[in-house]
Amino acid sequence: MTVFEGRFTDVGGLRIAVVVARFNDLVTSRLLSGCLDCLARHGVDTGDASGQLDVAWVPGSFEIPLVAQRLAASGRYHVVVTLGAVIRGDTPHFDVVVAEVSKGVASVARDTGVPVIFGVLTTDTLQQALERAGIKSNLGWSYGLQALEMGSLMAALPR
Ligand code: INI
Repeated sequence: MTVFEGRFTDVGGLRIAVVVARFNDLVTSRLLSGCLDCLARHGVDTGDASGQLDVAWVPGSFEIPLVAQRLAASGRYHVVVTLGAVIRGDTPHFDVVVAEVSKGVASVARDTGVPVIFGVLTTDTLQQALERAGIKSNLGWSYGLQALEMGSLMAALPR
């Protein structure tokens, strides 16, 4: 019996792309900090020249799937992390943005075979989003762990 599992150590060979939305930057920049902190503490070289980690900023969560698609299809990355915050608040098109980004991210993963971590918070209020981005815990950290696990798992599976 072979058991396939992702790993959280010896991740020096993993190349990771992060797509992060500027909309609700107060929240998404905290998610990004948490994610980068997690990756660095697990041995990912986050330095400019390493080529191991790249970050792409997009205007809002709606734009995440297009850029995730380009990065995943490039063949350069083992995993793509998406970070955004869609807050219901007074926004009438909350449901449109959430539907597009969630379905889009799932399609990118299936179409390219590259795992895409869904790190888009969907909350009713800014307070709830901030609680998940550092006030209580920082889900960016969890998304970093999930990226390591899925990137290394997919690399280990038979083609
Ligand atoms: N983008 C978000 O990432 N979060 C939101 O809460 C949001 N709201 O509420 O509108 C949002 N809108 C912008 C959208 O993602 C696109 O950037 C914009 O429509 C241009 O295509």
